[in-house]
Amino acid sequence: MNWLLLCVLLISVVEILSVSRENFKTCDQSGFCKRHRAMQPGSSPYVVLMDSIKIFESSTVELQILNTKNNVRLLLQVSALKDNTARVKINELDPIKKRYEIPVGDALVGEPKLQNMKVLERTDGSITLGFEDNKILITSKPFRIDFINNDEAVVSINTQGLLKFEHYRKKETPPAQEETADGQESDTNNEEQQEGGDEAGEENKEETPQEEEESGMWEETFKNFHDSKPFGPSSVGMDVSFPGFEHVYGIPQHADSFALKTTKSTDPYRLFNLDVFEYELYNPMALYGSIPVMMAHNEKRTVGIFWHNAAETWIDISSNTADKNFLSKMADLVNGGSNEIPQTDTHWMSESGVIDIFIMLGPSAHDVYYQYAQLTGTTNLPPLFGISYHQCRWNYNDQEDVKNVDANFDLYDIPYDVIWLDIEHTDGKRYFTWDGEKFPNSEEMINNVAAKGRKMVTIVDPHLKRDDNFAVYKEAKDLDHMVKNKDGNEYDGWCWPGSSSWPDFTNPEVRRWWATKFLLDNYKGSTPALFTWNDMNEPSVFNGPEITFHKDVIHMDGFENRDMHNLYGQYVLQATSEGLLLRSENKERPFVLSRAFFAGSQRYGAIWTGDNMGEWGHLKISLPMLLSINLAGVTFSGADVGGFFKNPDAELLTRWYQAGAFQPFFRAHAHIDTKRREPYIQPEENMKIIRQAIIARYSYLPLWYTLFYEGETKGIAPMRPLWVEYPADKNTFTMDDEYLLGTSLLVKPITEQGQTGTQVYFPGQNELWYDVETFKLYNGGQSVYVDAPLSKIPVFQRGGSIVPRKLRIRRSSSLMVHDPFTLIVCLDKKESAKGNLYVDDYHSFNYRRGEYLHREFTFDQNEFRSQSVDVHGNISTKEWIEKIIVVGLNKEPSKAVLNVKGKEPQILQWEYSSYDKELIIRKPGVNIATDFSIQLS
Ligand code: NBV
Repeated sequence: MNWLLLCVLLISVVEILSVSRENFKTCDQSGFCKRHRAMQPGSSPYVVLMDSIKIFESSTVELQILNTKNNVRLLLQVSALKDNTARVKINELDPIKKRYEIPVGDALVGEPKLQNMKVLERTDGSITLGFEDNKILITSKPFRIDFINNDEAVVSINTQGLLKFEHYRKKETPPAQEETADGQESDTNNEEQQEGGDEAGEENKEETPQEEEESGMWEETFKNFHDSKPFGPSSVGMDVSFPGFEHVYGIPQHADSFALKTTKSTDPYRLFNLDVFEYELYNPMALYGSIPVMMAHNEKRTVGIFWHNAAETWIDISSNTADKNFLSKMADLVNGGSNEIPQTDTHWMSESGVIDIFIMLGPSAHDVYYQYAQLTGTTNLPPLFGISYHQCRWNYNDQEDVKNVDANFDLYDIPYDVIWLDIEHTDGKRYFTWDGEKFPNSEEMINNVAAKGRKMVTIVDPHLKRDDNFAVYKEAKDLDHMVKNKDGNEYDGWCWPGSSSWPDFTNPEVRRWWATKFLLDNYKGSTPALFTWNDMNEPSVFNGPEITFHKDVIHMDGFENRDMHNLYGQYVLQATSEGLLLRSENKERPFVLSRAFFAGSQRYGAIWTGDNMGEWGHLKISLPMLLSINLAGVTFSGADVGGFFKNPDAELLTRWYQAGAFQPFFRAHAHIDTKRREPYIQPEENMKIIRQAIIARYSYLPLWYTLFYEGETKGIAPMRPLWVEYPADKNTFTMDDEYLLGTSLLVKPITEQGQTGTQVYFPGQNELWYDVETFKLYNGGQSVYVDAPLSKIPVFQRGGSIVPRKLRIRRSSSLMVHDPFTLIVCLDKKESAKGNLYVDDYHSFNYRRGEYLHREFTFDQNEFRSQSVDVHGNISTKEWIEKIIVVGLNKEPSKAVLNVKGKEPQILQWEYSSYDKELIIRKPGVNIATDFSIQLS
C-alpha cells in the first residue's frame, strides 16, 4: 500500500467532510450573477427592429433586436409549437464564436413540432401573432413579449427590462498596442483563441461603442481557484413574469418549500449540479441536480416555462403580494383586501449559452405536464423490481454479509427486491471490478440473490483511477476520451480512487464506448441480474472549485464545462442506461439510479435526493423536494430512507419507512459510519411496523405500476400536489406535507417526532375519503385531526376510485407476478367509482409491441364492470381477481351475479357489513384479461 497516497486521500476525505457554505459561491461571488442582479428594472436598452421581420414555415417569426447601448444585434425567433406551447429563442446575430446550444436529443427528446401561426396585426411598434386561442404580442420599444389568452396576459417576457445578453467580444488591449499604423485593430492572440470568427458578420455590425468593463468578466477567482475565462463574459439573462399568479413551483433541486419563496432578502435559487456535504434545509443553494422548469398556478389555470440552458443558472423570484411590507398588508386588511392583481416576477440568469424558453400555456396542470413531456420525454416504465423496496448501505462488506442480510429478510418475512453494493465492493475504487478478497465469487452471490427473484445493484462512478493497469482507464486514455484541462491535457482531479480522470460523456462516441463496459464479457463477475448506480456525477471533484470541475475544462468541440455543466451527470446516466440496454440487446428495461440530473433525465433512470440526514427535518423536507422534482418530470425519485448521515432512532426510522413506502423510489441507505439499521434489527414493535409499511408498498404495486404506465404515456407524475387535481382550491396552493398518488390516494406521512395524530386536509367539497385500513369515512373540503399512532400511515382512498392491490405476501415482487388482485372500490356520493389497471410482463420491452393489458373498472348503478380500454394491448396472464371490496354501499344487496360473455351467469358469495357499509365479493375468480360484470340486486 502506498502510504503517502493513503495519507493524501485521508486528508482529502477529512477536507470534504468539513465542507460548509463557504465552499459554495453566493450570487455576489459569481461575477455574472452579480452583474445581472445589479440591473435596474425599466431601463432596457433593447429594441426590436420591426423591419427585420422574416416568417418561416408559417410558424416562426424572426426579428432582430438591437442593443442601443453597444449596437450589438441579437436574433429573436418566436415559434408556435404543437400542444399549446411557444418558444422564444434569442442568440447573437453574428457571434465571433459559436455559442453553445444543447444538442437536440439531449435535453429535448427531439426537434419540437411546429404549429401554424398567423400575423394578426402589425404596427410600427408591435406585431401580434396568433396560434390556437393564444396571442403573442411582441412590442418593439422597449422589447417585451406578452402571451395572451382570452385577453389576459398569462406569461410576459422582459416586462421589467432585465434582458442582458453578453455577446462574445475581443478583450480590449491597452491603447498603445490596440491600433496598428493603418488604424486597424490588431488582436491576433484573441483571434486565434476565438475560433469561428465570421467576417460576413462584421459587416452587419454598427460601430461598437466602448462598453464598461466590469470585474470578473475576463477572469475570476473563488477561494484559491482561478477561472481563466478565455472567452470572456458570455452570460444571458431575462425576466419572465406571471401576471395573475401568486405561486410558482419547480426549478429543483433545492432543499426548500414546494411553493417557491421570494428571494428578495436571500440569494436567488441556484441551479448548478454540486455535491453539497450535509446540505442545509430551507435555502436556495444548489444541490446535485438541476431542472430549469417552473410552473405557475392559480384557481383558473396553470402555465409553465422551461429555460433550455444547461449552464450555471440563478433565478430570482419576487411577488407583489409576498413582497408587500407590513404596512401595506395592514392597509389591505383595513380596506377589506387588496384589489391588486397578484403577479410573480422571475429573473433567470445563466452563465453561458443562449436564451431558449419554452412557454407551456396549459391551461390545466395536466396539460403542462403533457406539454413538458412532449419536449423532454417521459419516465420510461420501470421494471417492477425498480418500484419495489431496495436495501442499500455503504457498504455490505462481503459476500457473507450479503448472504446474511438476504437471509434475514426472509427470516423476518420482510419483502425486498434489490440489495446494493457501494464503492467498497471494488478493487481500489476501480469501477467495473471487484475486491477479490471480499467478493471472490460475485456471480454466485448475484445468482443466489436472483434465485428468489431478487436483483443486485453495484455503484459505478464516472471518475476513473489514473492507473494504466486499470483497463477502463487505460482504454479511455488511449482513445483520447477524457475531459481536458484548459491547456488541453487530460484533466486530473481528486476523488475516491485518488488521482482521477473523467470520460467526456458529452461526446456520443464516449457514451457508446462507456455503454460497452456493461457487456457481460467486459464487466467480469456481473450477471443480467446486476443493475447500476451512478454517484458523484455532478461531477464531484474533491479538489475542484465548489467540489466540481473547473469551469474552463474542455469538452467536445472545444466547449467549456461552463457551457453545459448541468448536463454532464445526465450524460453519465444516459450512457449507463444505454449500457444496460446494450447488454440485453434492448430486450430488458434498464434500471439506473443517478445522483445528478437535468431536464430529460427521466428518460434514463431514477434519481434520489443525495446525502440527507437521519433527522426529522430531513424526513419532512423529502416531501417538498420530491414534489418539485416530480413536477419537473423526473417522476422516478426518492430520498434515502432513514437518512444517509447520522443514526436515526427507531421512531424516526419507522416513520421514514412509512413515508418512503408511499414515495416513488423506495430505498433505505446509510453512511459507512452509521450503525447497522436493517429493519430486522429494530426493536420488535418497530420491526413489525416497518414490515407492515413495506408490505403495504408491495400491496400497492399494481397501482404504482399503472401510474408509471400513465406517466410514460401522458407525462403525468404519479406523485402530485393536491392542486393538480383540485386546481381551484386555494388551501392546497402552499401545501407541503400532503400529496396525491394518481387521483385516488391521499398521503399525509407523519414527519414530526412524538406525533400520534395529524391534521389532514381532505380536498374536494363533494368528495368522500376513506381511510385505507379502516375504511373510516371523511368528507372532503375540510381539515380533520386524524389519529396516527406509530403503527398508522395516514393514507386515504378517494370515493369514486377503484384501486387494484395484491395482498399475498411474498419475498419479492417477481414472485407476485401471477398473484391475484383485490380491487378496492370506494364509492362516491352517487355510489359510483372508476379505476384502471395496467399489466404486462413487468420487465421487458414487449409491452411496446402490444403485449399488455389496460383494463378499466367501473361501478355504477349497482353494477361492477371490467373491460379493456386499449384495443392495441393483449397478453395472456395467470393473474386473476380474487376479491372485490366495495366500500360506501348503503344498501345490502340480495344477490351478486357474475356475467362473462359466452358463459352461464354465476351467483357469487358475498358478505355485507351494514355498519361499515362494506361489501366483500369473494372469488369472482375471473382472469384479469376477461371482460365481465357483476350485477348486484
Ligand atoms: O459512495 C459513497 C457515498 C454514497 O453512499 C452516497 O449515497 C452518495 O450520495 N457517496 C455519496 C460518496 C460519499 C459521501 C460522503
